[in-house]
Amino acid sequence: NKKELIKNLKNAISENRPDEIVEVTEEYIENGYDSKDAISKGITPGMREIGEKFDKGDIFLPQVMTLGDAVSESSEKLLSTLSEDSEETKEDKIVIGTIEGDIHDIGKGIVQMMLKVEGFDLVDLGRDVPLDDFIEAAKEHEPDIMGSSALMTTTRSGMEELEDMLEEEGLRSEIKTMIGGAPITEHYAEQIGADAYGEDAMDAVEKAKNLV
Ligand code: HCB
Repeated sequence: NKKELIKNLKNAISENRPDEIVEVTEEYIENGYDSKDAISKGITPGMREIGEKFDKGDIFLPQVMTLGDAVSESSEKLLSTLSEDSEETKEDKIVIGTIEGDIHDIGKGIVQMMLKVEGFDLVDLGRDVPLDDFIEAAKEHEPDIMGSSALMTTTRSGMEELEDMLEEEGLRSEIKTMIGGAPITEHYAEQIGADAYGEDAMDAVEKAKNLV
């Protein structure tokens, strides 16, 4: 049943069984269960446990890479079932990307897909995005919100720089900013003057809705 499949998905992630992640995801989708629940109750806590194991040195980089690919594939499959259902009009635009120097994009991928599902018009700049490209995209797409993601303490400072660059270009008053990623906190968002902090994908959707 649904609960069991979600538990299997979470365990396949936290116990590092990449093939099983995709298999369980496919079975879940075939049963027609709600993809959002698989993401919030399966993928998110599973990845949290992997993060803890990685921090402790119980799992290593090459394993996390293979696992990361499987999780990305799984979340894309889950979220593609949702986007097909979405009939909302897409008026509010969001440009999102992972800050320069940072290649972590699993979380950003989930966030951007969820925002899309919730009816936002999304421009995903990808990962390791030069700050100048965020500015170019702000000019080209004139988004309501600019979202950025950083998973490392070394790259999150790019978010502060981006705030300054938007200000210097005279764009900051037109665009709201939202930031997120493992080293980001509400306090950090306040400190650099970002408009919102998204703790996870669901929270990011809520915050984005409040910003527009
Ligand atoms: Co990576 N890595 N890693 N890593 N990695 C972290 C992030 C560390 C914390 C692990 C550690 O050492 N404790 C660490 C950073 C330490 C620091 O802060 N300085 C680290 C390091 C050091 C590195 C390398 C430098 C390792 C090396 O090469 N020696 C290297 C980075 C290279 C680079 O970027 N230039 C590296 C590489 C990798 C991969 C490739 C193996 C893989 C990434 C695969 C990929 O993304 N395609 C990876 C992974 C998977 C992790 C951990 C284990 C998990 C990250 C993850 O995907 N979490 C992570 C450990 C951890 O986070 N504690 C570790 C799951 C997602 C769903 O959560 O937080 O990303 P999330 O996103 C959430 C949430 O934050 C929010 O919503 C999402 C969904 O719920 N959110 C937003 C995210 N972005 C948002 C934006 C918004 O606007 C709003 C909300």
